[in-house]
Amino acid sequence: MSDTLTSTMIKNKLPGHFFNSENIGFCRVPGRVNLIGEHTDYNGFSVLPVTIKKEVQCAFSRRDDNEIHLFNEDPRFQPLSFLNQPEILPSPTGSWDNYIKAGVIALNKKFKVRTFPGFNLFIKSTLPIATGLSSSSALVITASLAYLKILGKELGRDISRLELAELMAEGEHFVGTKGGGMDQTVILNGEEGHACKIDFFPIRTALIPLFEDYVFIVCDSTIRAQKTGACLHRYNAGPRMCFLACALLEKHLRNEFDNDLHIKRLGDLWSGDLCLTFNEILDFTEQAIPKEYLSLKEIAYLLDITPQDVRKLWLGEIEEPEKGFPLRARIQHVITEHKRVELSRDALLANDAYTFGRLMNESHSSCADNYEISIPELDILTQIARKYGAIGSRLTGAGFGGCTVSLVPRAKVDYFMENVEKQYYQKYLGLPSAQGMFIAETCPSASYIN
Ligand code: NG1
Repeated sequence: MSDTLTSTMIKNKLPGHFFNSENIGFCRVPGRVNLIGEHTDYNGFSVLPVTIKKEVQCAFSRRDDNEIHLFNEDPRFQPLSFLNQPEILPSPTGSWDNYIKAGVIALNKKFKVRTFPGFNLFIKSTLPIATGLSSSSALVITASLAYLKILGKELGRDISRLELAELMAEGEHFVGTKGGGMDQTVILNGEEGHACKIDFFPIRTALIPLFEDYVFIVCDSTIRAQKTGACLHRYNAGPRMCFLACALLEKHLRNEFDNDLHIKRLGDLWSGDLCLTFNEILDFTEQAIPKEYLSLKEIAYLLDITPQDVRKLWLGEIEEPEKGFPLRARIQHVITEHKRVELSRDALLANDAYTFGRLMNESHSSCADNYEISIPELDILTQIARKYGAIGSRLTGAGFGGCTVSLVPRAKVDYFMENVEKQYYQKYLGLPSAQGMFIAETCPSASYIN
């Protein structure tokens, strides 16, 4: 992709009266596909995503007042504006200005901004939304890159890419989701031709070259997973249940080790003072958390507090499911998924695509059975993918809809695509042709363009 071409393309679309050519800036921010490591990031465990050549592109220019005006080439997102000021309130959940506000608020706080400058922002995107390819974080990062320039700050000098990723991961909670830092980190630190292994708290990244003879193919199930819409509570139930399970583990481990022990997230067991192995964590989980679905009352009893306190401290808006909370299964997914990420990294380094594929398949089963984030369409799509040439296939991203990612030998790409089109899109969904099926070509991390 040529930078010049991109900025020209953006320029051609600009609402002219808002942009004068003197102080205009441009940036591009890619989406990502997560190869393996789902719902591990907010638990402090690893992930293995790649950047993809589908991106948000933007133009920005400073204004003389403190108004922020937003334009989007996509007519589904109407022009919006808000005031940059000490307290910026959220718009209704799902409104697209919230993603921009998230970036602006986080930077205002970080740099103790007192002048609150205004700017115009024009967005153009090739990244599909609500498909698990991180369009939301791409938008937050876009806002942050634009606003950094408006503030006269330099990426790399005033704030590192890792710091910005960490800041924006926290900042994105403003939109209502309690996600981790995978998306922001790979978007800002990924590299063409590489997977980006990320560890958290503190954030660390390692780039690993991808297979040469195999490609990753993304297939859109066409079922939309609106994380700040209908799926918000389902998504947030993941982190909330994991943090609740940590409280049970903490109580158990205090008896075993130390009364002052504090476990904020599961990853603390591995990277913190205790330094437990996967098997030790699994053993302690079995001792501390019954395998059955647990009612709110049972959890309160185990923690020796009232159900009201359990709700207040961990569950927030999450309703008690009829069957109860499957805490053991959730933890089992997270811990085994972390192990799969570690083994996948080894498999990539050893150029062992078959092991990588097997781990992807296991990940899908665990996402479906233990984390319950799959849906029939994603299960069918992965089965069809495996039948027609993929050596591994799994859902990618938060789940409840969105895309799958499949590992396919280069030699079988046409065979795979033709058959997935026929069997899934045409036969199963009744569509005339495939939608949102593409080879996940990687690209450089987010950058400014001329
Ligand atoms: P997507 O797929 O973009 O909805 C979400 C979270 C990630 C991670 C994955 C599940 C955000 C911004 N992203 O990603 O941090 O938890 O789900 O692995 O919340």
